[in-house]
Amino acid sequence: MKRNLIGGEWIDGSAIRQNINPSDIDEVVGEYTQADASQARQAIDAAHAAQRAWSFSGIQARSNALDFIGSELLARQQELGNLLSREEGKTLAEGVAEVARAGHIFRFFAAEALRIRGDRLSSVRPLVDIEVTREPVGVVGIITPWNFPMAIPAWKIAPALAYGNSVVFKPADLVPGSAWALAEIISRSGIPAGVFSLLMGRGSVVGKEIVNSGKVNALTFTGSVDTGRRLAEQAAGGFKKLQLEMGGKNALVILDDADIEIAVDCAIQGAYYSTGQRCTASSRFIVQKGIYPHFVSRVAEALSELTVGHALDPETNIGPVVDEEQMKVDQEYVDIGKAEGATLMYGGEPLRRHTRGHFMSPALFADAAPQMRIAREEIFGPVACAIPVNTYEEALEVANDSEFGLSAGICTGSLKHATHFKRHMQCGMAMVNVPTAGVDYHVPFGGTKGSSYGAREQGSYAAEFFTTVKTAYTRA
Ligand code: UN1
Repeated sequence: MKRNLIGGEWIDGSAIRQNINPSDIDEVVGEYTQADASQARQAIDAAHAAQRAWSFSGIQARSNALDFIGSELLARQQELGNLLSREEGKTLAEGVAEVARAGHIFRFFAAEALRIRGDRLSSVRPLVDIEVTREPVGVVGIITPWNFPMAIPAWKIAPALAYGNSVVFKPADLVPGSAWALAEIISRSGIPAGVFSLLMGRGSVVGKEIVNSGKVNALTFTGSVDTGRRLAEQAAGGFKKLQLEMGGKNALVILDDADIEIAVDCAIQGAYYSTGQRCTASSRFIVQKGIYPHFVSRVAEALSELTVGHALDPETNIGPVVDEEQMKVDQEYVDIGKAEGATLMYGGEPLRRHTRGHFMSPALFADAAPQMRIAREEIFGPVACAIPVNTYEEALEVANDSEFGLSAGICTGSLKHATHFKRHMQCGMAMVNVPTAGVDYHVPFGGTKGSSYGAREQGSYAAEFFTTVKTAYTRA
């Protein structure tokens, strides 16, 4: 049984949770302890006690620790990618790539720790100088989702540590394996006891302590809109700094002048890879009428060529849905789409394979209308719909008619439309002839409207959330 890391010690919790493989529900990937409320408080106290010394430990020590973690992740990407795929269900290639991405993120922030910048200005008062410097926020609570068990923890933990914060990390219940493996590496990186704690356990127990604690200064969360809203309400009372990454209903616009190969590739990769379980997934194809019939039939054809199966099978292109509950949601949306009058062009069926897993064929609806629920609500599964439109202007209007604004894409050969789209699409990430999902690790990540709240994640922009600014005046 794997334990929690609290104040530098590996500690048993009050319950055990089995980690089940969604490709084969008869396989238990491992057993993981569950922290109780008093252990969560213990981790927060330890983080609080250790933070100041850590923030004055010097940038070389912090950089070295992050470099150690990143290098080990890269060296063990096959092994840890295998574990990730077994617990989450994305294909082995995707699992390995995700661990490598996490490794690169730690190495990126190992370098960022060395170049924490400030400003020096003259005061409006003669002989007074002003320095603007960045300081750590303090104790950061990190709550992460199941769909990127390594990469999302990495892009929150690495900058938190790089800028001198201490961390209390609560991973998603469904994926403790990757979180534990990451914590184990961090525990050997030279970071002092208490600076980083792992708290596997229930949101209603551990999450609640983190959100309500007066000793946690900032909270970063990726997950559902409902949970994000609840966390925001609770955290605001304690004046915590907040960063929330939530849902998406990302549009991929395809214009008549698009390269059809690129458009189909963006659609398949963006909507269906990682089993569609990405907040950046394209789930609305908004397609101009001239190319619409060809696009829809080509996507359906490409879907029929994909292999759905066990995540570790090298033939597999699409792994299982993460669990039974998500499978129910995906199936419900397939029924909703049919009932709303969209045409199911391909898939949407539960599939049997030689292991008992949550397999379903990727679903494509055609002739969807912008008001349909399948065109408005986040599904978080391998289900996408195509909406026909007459013009670019109509496509943009439909694309912007959403409560979300995370990622959005356009496939076109027109510089004029691509440029207009980048300016007028209400989103945090705009993609031209590239998929809406699968972003780089060294540039800002986040959205507008209901998708995100607070400062951007990743790249050098992560400093906005993980530091606070001090303005110092000196008369010489
Ligand atoms: C990606 O598309 O590369 O939860 C990353 C998610 C996002 C991460 C997507 N926060 O799906």
